[in-house]
Amino acid sequence: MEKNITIMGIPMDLGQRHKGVDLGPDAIRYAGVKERLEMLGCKVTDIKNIPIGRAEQLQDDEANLRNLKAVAKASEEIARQADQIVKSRSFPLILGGDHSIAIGSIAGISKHYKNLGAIWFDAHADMNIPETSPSGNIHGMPLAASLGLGHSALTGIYGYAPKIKPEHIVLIGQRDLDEGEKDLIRKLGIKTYTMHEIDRFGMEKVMCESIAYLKDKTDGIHLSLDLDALDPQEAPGVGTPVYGGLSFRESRFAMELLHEADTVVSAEFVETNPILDHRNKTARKAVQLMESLFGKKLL
Ligand code: 5AB
Ligand code: MN
Ligand code: MN
Ligand code: MN
Repeated sequence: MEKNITIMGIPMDLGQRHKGVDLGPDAIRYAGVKERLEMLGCKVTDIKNIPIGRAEQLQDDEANLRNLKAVAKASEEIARQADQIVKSRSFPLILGGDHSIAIGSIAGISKHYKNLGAIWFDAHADMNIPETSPSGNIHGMPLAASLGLGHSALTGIYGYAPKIKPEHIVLIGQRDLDEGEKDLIRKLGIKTYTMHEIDRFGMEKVMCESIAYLKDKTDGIHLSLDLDALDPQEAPGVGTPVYGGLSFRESRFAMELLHEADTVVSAEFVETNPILDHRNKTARKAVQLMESLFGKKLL
């Protein structure tokens, strides 16, 4: 069956401190996302970038929450747009932008599901709250906010909370967790495959278990893929690189298994920063991962 995909770019950089992540959506477009997905037989519409204000004009720090008001305002708009895409029965393919965009995307998408699942590929857990965050950067908080934890300006986006339940989340690829995040992961019992488990069991087992874990209790899976899940040697264009990450092969294989499982209903690829990249290779890898997610076969 032909898949309808709607690409939405979010040039968001307010959730962290590096310039250039706002150029991520266009870097991914230059890497040919629309054309390549069309070659797979998908019907692709690009609704272009959602306007996000400029950090210099918007700065409004609150207690360990950088640019809180501006991020909250943008999140409402992201939620509204994501909601519209799901309503139109198209698959939301969201291009970041820093990972704070997930607060809005999940808010808009989760409205349509009783039990939305999420698979979160990331070097980090993005489960900080202002009290535990070492940086005040909201891109380290979107999963906590979606769980209903943290500042009400973030947890209450789109008028409801929480957006997602702890038992419907799987974390994959972690290797840089803050102490508060570790405590929260343990307390909430969130299924987590750090790099240790990936090395020990291999990506096949990790993905099969993750998919089986979410299968019966969720009615759709949101894929949130932070390009820093990949090793920075292969994907250097990210603001918070951490060595010892996923190889491109492992990540592509994970996408192929997700395609086979046919349970992903929305996806975001975030944190691509072309200013920090070499020859757009991070964006090009992001596009290749999307191709695998939408069914590209090697033979
Ligand atoms: B990303 C850190 N945990 O909260 C923090 O890239 C890093 O979206 C967050 O995963 C990284 O500042 C956020 C130290
Ligand atoms: Mn990360
Ligand atoms: Mn992240
Ligand atoms: Mn990052």
